[in-house]
Amino acid sequence: MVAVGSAAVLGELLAGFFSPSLSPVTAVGGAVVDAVPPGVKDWAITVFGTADKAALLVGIALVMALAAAPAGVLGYHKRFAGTALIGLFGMVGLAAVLTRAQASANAAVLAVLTAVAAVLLLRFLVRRLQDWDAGRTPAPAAVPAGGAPSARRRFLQALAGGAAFTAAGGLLAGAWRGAAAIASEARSRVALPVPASPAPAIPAAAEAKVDGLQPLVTPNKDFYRIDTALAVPAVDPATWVLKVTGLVDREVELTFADLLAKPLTERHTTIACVSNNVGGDLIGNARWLGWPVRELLALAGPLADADMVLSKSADGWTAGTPLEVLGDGRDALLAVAMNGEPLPLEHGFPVRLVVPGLYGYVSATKWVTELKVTRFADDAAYWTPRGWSERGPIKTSSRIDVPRNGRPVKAGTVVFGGVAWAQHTGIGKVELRLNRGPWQQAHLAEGISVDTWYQWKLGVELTEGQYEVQVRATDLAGQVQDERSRPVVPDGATGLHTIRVDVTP
Ligand SMILES: Nc1nc2c(c(=O)[nH]1)N[C@H]1C(S)=C(S)[C@@H](COP(=O)(O)O)O[C@H]1N2
Ligand SMILES: [Mo]
Repeated sequence: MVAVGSAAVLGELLAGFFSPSLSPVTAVGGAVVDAVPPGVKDWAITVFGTADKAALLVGIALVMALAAAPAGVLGYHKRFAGTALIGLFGMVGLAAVLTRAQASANAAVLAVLTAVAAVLLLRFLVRRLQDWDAGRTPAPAAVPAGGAPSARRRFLQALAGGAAFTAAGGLLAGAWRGAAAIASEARSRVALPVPASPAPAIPAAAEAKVDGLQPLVTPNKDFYRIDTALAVPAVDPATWVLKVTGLVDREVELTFADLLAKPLTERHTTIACVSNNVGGDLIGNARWLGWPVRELLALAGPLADADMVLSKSADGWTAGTPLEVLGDGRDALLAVAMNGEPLPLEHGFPVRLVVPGLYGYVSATKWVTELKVTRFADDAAYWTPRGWSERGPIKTSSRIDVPRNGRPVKAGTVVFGGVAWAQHTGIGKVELRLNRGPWQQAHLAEGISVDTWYQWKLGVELTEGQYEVQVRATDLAGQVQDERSRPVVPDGATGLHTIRVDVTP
């Protein structure tokens, strides 16, 4: 029971660190809730009231203990039997994880990891117990002096250590769950208003229609996540306020209810991380719903000498955004929703910033709680003293997604496809070249808007052989993307995405 308890707590702590949505216990609990007949649910609510979730957790813990005890007894006599029993329960847990709506590869990995940890810990404890018993069973004369007591002590120490870890870790994981559960509950109750300015419909011609291309709009569960938060901040929208402070005519405070009551704008915007390498995947396109930041700033009235907005998050992170960018008419939003859902906890629930055209580190503050109107000369954001540029406009870039680098393809017409982006300017042209030959113009799909990525494709007749393929984009202002290869530090990578394709007969 100590082995299984320690492993389960380990899984929950890892979920706390990476994402509450990965929690194996939550997945199993959710599956139980979905599986039991409505009558049982009603009964549980009548008996336990608002403690129904706690009762469910206690129930899960009891079932795990009931499964763990025989696994321990079996494992003592037949190593394989104990492993098999834990493996079986691990499979049940994995099945629960895989049937959840938020099922992801990472959640499955964590469930498997938890089961493996349980098996290893059980084997470790059983071996210590066997050492102790081995010292006890023979005739007293055969026991080496002091051997038996030390084997005994080693077993009890390991057992006590595991039990202490389970108790202390369980309390910590429980506290995290508690805060995350309040935020998740609140999130599930948010009624999103109808946008005053809906997102323009996605033109049918925006899809390049190439097999293997990533979806034009990135599903929330596949959206890249980057932040410095060790544990995902759990912010209760009921107590959330956004303060506008600093160099303003008047300070403004906004509650979540105030924000939802504003006329909201919905737009597709592709956000990207400054740490995205050429060809990398730290970029995603979503439909964001929010209130234009310029309207909030207009209420506060920035003073004439201000040139930066330092946005702060609930966990103390900061980004510095040029004031002029927030006021130039682009759809910089105080976003409350992503792809038609309240923001996922990992993506900034209840409110975050989204600014078309700027890397996330200078604009996209999640769990935002304050906008301080200030000056670049007076304030530095989180990443500035850590070697990153004060300003971070997104660099025009392009990527080949199909075929995948190094993947063999059949001779004949080979269809290449991918994306290109130049946020807030738009893409005008995408070209491909093979083995450093002439640039060939690709078919460029229609953009959703200049603030999103564009898909492209090009079919090329290829005979057997090895090809180096490169892509480059030109923005709508006629600027070709920077072809010089440069690292992500200090203000974003440049260079051409280059792949190798082996064409087979
Ligand atoms: N509070 C907070 N917000 C943050 C960050 C952070 O570390 N903390 N990272 C930023 C960075 S570097 C990026 S690229 C984007 C990523 O947003 P996403 O995780 O929703 O994709 O969030 C931004 N907002
Ligand atoms: Mo980033």
